Amino acid sequence: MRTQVAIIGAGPSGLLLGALLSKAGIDNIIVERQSGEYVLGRIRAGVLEQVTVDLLDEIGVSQRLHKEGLVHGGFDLLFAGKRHRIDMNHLTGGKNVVVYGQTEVTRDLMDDRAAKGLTTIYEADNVQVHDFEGSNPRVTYDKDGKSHTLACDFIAGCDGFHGVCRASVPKGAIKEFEKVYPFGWLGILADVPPVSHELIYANTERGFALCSMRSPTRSRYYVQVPLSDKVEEWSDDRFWKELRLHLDPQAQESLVTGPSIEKSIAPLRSFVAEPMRFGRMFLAGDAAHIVPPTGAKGLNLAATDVKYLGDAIVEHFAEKSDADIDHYSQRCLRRIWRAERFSWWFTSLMHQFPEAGGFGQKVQEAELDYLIHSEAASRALAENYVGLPLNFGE
Ligand code: RFL
Ligand code: PHB
Repeated sequence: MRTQVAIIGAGPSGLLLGALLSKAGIDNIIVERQSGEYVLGRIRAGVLEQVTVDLLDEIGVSQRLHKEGLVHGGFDLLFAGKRHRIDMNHLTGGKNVVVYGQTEVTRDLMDDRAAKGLTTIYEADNVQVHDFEGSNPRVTYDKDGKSHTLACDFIAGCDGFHGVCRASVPKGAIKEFEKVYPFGWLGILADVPPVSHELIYANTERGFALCSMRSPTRSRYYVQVPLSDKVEEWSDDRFWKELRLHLDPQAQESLVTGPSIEKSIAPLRSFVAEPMRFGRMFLAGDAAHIVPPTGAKGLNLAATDVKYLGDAIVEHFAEKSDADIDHYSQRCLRRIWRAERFSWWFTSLMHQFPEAGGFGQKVQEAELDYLIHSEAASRALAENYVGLPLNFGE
């Protein structure tokens, strides 16, 4: 089998890249380890930046997003028992974010791919990438008891943090930067109306909490937990009691609880691999970088990597120029490090660090107090949260 671009991974990065390339007439095949249902069952991101919405518009898969997505012009910061609104829309001259789940983005992209008859190979075992430093890269995998080889011009490593592509790069050719946080997020999804119509990011002496949503009838909530906690130790009842203790009196009153339809613990990590190109193989999305979810940047960074990569590959085939391919890593990494910095800063500001003690809590509250009373500081937060423009500082 042969294709122009072999894409490893059918998460948002792989599906977005496939759609962008197909639109430009570039043949691609996606090879995914899991089943489609498994991929759709992972509950992850909820907040889309304008650049991500623009990309979905460009590839023509945003009809449902515009119908069902919730446009948010602000969010609340909750600390010292009170809520304060960050008016992103006003502070950024009219910019918003859209609340629309990663699951829905993935579903829309999968449906579009199926409708166009494009190939995705699900449940591929033992996926391996070969000869990407030469001019004839290959992907091999097993499916239904048979071995297969996929020859290609390029390999796109869209296979997430635990994927095979980054792991196949010789150790001396890649540099990794990592920070692991001493806590995780326990998340719960429930068919109950959200406690507030916008997101609430809460810092209390008990730790961080986030009130988010998927629709007017479906809520997504998180609380900070020690890494040693197991999800089995958290009954729904225990979760709702804990969440309530993080909220202000008004939110406590309007909180509606109900049975969870998903519950999981996610560890928090900052990670960047440099570079993101190895001959004819590229890394994109979580395969190359991870941010803690506090800044809602992971999916959005994946979307911008893919936009840069898709355009670079199109340029290669259409204009016979490799200028953008050569520039890919550098262009992505500049944007990635800005998002890494923001996500690390917002995480540090909003969570309880075991070693920080009462002093740490007071310093966080002082910074939050400054943040809400200084328009310059609020604007810096808002500007980063809505996302920097695609060509910021270029
Ligand atoms: P994914 O989604 O991990 O997809 C990678 C795909 O590759 C497959 N795969 C392989 N396939 C073939 N062969 C192999 N050897 C393979 N190894 C892996 C996997 O099965 C999978 O299908 O990476 P991608 O596409 O780069 O997308 C990244 C996003 O999923 C991620 O950045 C976001 O979910 C992060 N994130 C958030 N991002 C936001 O922009 N806004 C948010 O509000 C937000 N909230 C979150 C988040 C992530 C969270 N968790 C669980 C880490 C909230 C949470 C709790
Ligand atoms: C979510 O809705 O899952 C969500 C929202 C905002 C974040 C992280 C996750 O910062």
